[in-house]
This record gives sequence, structure tokens and C-alpha cells, in this order.
Amino acid sequence: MAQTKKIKALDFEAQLKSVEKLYPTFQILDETGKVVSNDLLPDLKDEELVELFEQMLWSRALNDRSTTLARQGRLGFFAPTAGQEASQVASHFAFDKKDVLYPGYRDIPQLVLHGLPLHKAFLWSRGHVEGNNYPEDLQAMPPQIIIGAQIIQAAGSGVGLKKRGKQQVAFTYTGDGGSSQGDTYEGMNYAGAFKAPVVFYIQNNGYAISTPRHVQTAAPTLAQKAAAAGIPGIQVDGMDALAVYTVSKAARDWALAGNGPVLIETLTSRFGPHSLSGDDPKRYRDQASFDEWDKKDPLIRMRNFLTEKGLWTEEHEVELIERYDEEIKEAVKLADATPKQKVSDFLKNMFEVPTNVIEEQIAYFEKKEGNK
Ligand SMILES: Cc1ncc(C[n+]2csc(CCOP(=O)(O)OP(=O)(O)O)c2C)c(N)n1
Repeated sequence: MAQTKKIKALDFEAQLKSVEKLYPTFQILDETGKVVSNDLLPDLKDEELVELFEQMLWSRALNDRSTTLARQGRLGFFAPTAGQEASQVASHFAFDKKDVLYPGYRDIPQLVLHGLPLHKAFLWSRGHVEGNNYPEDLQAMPPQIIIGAQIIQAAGSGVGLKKRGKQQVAFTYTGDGGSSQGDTYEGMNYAGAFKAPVVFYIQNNGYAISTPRHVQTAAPTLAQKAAAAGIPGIQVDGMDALAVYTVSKAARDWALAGNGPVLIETLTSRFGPHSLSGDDPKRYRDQASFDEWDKKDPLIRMRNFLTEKGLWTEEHEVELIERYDEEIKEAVKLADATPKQKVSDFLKNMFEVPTNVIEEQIAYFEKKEGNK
């Protein structure tokens, strides 16, 4: 008897294959917007379903306008978001304004929906310190460029929230590339050990710049990375807003109830380049990959779902896009009207109490700027 058990334990191939089965892809809407799991439909009112789709449309409008602005040299760093609206906007929809957001550089839509004035997002993109000067009540950190660092911060924040008995959750996003960073595992492990209220997202859009997902890791799912930290992990169709919302809501409830963190892998796609700073996705993706993902556009399936329910019209959509374009234009104007960044102001922002060297540099630049 003991002999048989030993042999089974050494069946490495069977062990590898069995893990993937533990993380099936959770889905509610298929590519055409038809409901495939009626019993899992979220408990959202009609107005809320419409609001969710409106936010997704706004996110696409912001992406499109930001792409143009970046091409005109009127933004600084910009990481496109088209294709990721269900993953980003529908996940954010499950959280409360008092929950604390730790975004990555691509998570600007969630940050603005959480309360960052849009012109500040543009200023952040331009590297202006005012882009990091947040409203007092905004529960969020500026977007993280160092991949994985936000996972550590969210974990620490979650432990703090728990210690102080707050009814708040920390939530954070990284990508498939970010899932290979040591920080990601360390953060999940720490939060898991302390049963901290944190929801971790890995937005698996298939590529870390040009590195495809299958080269990134041998693991068949990224959700299974949760197992090593002793926390639940789930893989969700990241092009399906209702599925992402449902999973996110359940994860938030679970974390808030004191059970500890959850890891959510969203299977998604970015339709554009990694960033507008010179990368050409055609050099590492073939046309078939674009065509395959275009069909899964999260806007198409949500629009179809709402239209079928009699909750959506084309006229309303045209009106909305016009309004969003206007609002975005106004935000650009506000960003443009902000006084130009001074190096001295940037240096003043480095430390609460500046070091001697920084003080010397501030004095040097103030003199130089005064002479201009
Ligand atoms: C610690 C660290 N290493 C490397 C980089 C350079 N870098 C910027 S983006 C990127 C790829 C990230 O891919 P992924 O995590 O999949 O996120 P995505 O951009 O696809 O949303 C890399 C390697 C960085 N910013 N930080």
C-alpha cells in the first residue's frame, strides 16, 4: 500500500497536468454577448450595468484620444489600454471609493475612475510633479513603473488596514511579465501569511513588451501562482466584463470578511503596442493573433448584451462619445495651462526633509531658473 502511494507521488507528469485543471477560466458572456452561465450573473441593477458599459466606453475614448496626443508629442509616457476595458474597468467597478488602489503604469482608467482628476493623469504622463499631487481623499498611489513594486506596497497596506480594523481592501494590478518578478510572489506570500485584505490582479495580456506569455513562465496558468502563497487564485475571461466583475466582487467580499487575499488572473489582450514610446507590436505578433483577439473585444460583447436587454442604443453611444471627447479636451487644456515643471520643484518633491545635497541642488536650480 505504502509502495503504491510513493509511486503516485513520483508521477511528476500527472502532477503537472492536474494543477491546470484546478484553474478553469471563469466566463459569463461568450464572444457574442450571450449569457453562458445564468446562475452566475452578477446582482447588478439595469442602471449599474449601463454605467459599467459607459465607463468602458469612456476608457476606450480616453485610449484613442491619448494615442493621438502621444503621437503629436503632447503626452509623455503612454501605455495603451484598448482591449483591457473589462479587465480594468469591470474589476474596478467591484470596489468602493474607500478601498486603496495600487495601479501599474497601464492602469490609468481605474485611477481616474477612483477619483484622480483627468488632467492630473496627463500631468503624470508628462512627468510633472503636479501629476502626483493627489486630492486628500483619493485612496490611491501614483502608477508604479517598477514592475511588481506595487504588489509589495499593496500587501503592506493590506496588513496596515487589518491591524487598524478598517473596513477597506487594498487592490493592485500587474501584468503577465510582472508575475515573474520576485516582488509579486513576496507580496502575495506576505499578505497571505497575515491574511491581509488584498485583491491582486495579474492582467495577462499575452506579452511583456515583446516577450510572449509562454516564454515568460512554464506555468500553464498564472492564477496557480496563488497556491505557493497559500491563497485562492482564479483565472477569468478578461474580455468578459460581467465575469471580471463577479469574480472581483466575490474576492473583495472574501478579503473584507477577514479570509485574506485573492489572486485574479484576467485573460486579456492589448490591441495596441506596449507603449507609444517606440514599440511596434507587428515585430513580435502576427496578424492572426490580432484578428483572434479583435473578435473578443469586451465592448462588442457588453454592447450586444445590453442591446439584447433593450438597455442600449447607437444614438446614446454616439452622444456619449462626443461628450467624453469634449471632457478629455477640457482636461488637456487644464494640463496645458499648468505652469511648466521646474527642476527645483521636482527636487523639492524628493524628500519630506531634503538632504544637504538636495538643498544645494535646489539652490543651484532656483538661481538658474530665476535667470531665465
Ligand atoms: C523591475 C522592472 N524591470 C523591468 C522593467 C522594464 N519594463 C517595463 S514594462 C515591461 C514589461 C511588463 O509586462 P507586463 O508585466 O506583462 O505588463 P504589460 O505592460 O503587458 O501590461 C518591462 C520589462 C521595469 N519597468 N521594472
